[in-house]
Amino acid sequence: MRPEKIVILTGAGISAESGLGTFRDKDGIWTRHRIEDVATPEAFARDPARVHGFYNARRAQAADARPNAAHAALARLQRDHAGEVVIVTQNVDGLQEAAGATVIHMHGELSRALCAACAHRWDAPREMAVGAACPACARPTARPDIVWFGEMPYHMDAIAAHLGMADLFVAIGTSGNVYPAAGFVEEARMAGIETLEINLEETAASGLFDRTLTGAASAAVPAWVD
Ligand code: BV8
Repeated sequence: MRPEKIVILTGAGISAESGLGTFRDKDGIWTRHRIEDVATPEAFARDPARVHGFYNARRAQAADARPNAAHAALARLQRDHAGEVVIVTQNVDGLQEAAGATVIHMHGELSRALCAACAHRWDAPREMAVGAACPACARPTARPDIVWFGEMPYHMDAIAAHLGMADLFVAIGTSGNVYPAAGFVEEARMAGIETLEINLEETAASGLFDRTLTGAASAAVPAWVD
């Protein structure tokens, strides 16, 4: 029987078969860009044009991508078990909601802009420009609404509350390298929650899970859901 409340954490691997690159695999995004150059607040302060260029390119790729069978299966699971399936994503690509699911975005969204001065948020244009004005406070402090390294991920209290009530924690397509998301499996274990990993291959974190399903997300996730 399926457990009553499920918390699902997704990572870049679930979008790989939609044509979006992962971060730490061979040819991953972090093999071509240094985190320190494009994904920290210090990088944005030093060279905002470079950071905007990195995210403008990824925003364009994400806009052209379509959800795959794994995104669709999670949306179906959430729809068929209303109120029992919480999807937390580290992904900023918007593909999970494009498949019809409600998602907690802990690392922000490519499609949104954030004012670094007043924290107002709005829909990002396809190309963000250096010094663009915030529509609320008019200061030239627009930035991508992305949680960079060294910044506090979003919705941590809500995620902790959902984990605290879960019967099953599932991590899909994530290498388990980036905290605090990488620590969810240990939090779940300490709370006595069953844990499942679905990944193309074994990860450094596989030993922490009760069960691991190995396979491409587009096949393994529908097989688990159905
Ligand atoms: C924080 C920007 C305090 C968005 C991202 C030491 C020094 C400095 C900092 C730290 C440190 N130790 C710990 C830290 C904290 C740091 C951190 O973890 N650093 C690590 C690298 C050491 N974390 C932070 O700074 C975070 N903030 O800690 O604040 C705090 C503390 C406690 C509680 C609250 C707050 C901020 C983290 C946010 C970073 N932002 N990027 C962007 O540009 O997209 S992280 C980046 O990695 C992405 O956002 C991505 O979401 C995230 C996770 O990566 P994955 O999704 O797992 O992707 P990866 O490529 O690694 O793996 C892909 C997996 O898919 C693989 O396993 C592969 O096998 C699998 N796969 C591939 N294809 C398929 C597949 N699986 C299935 N099917 C397939 N077809």
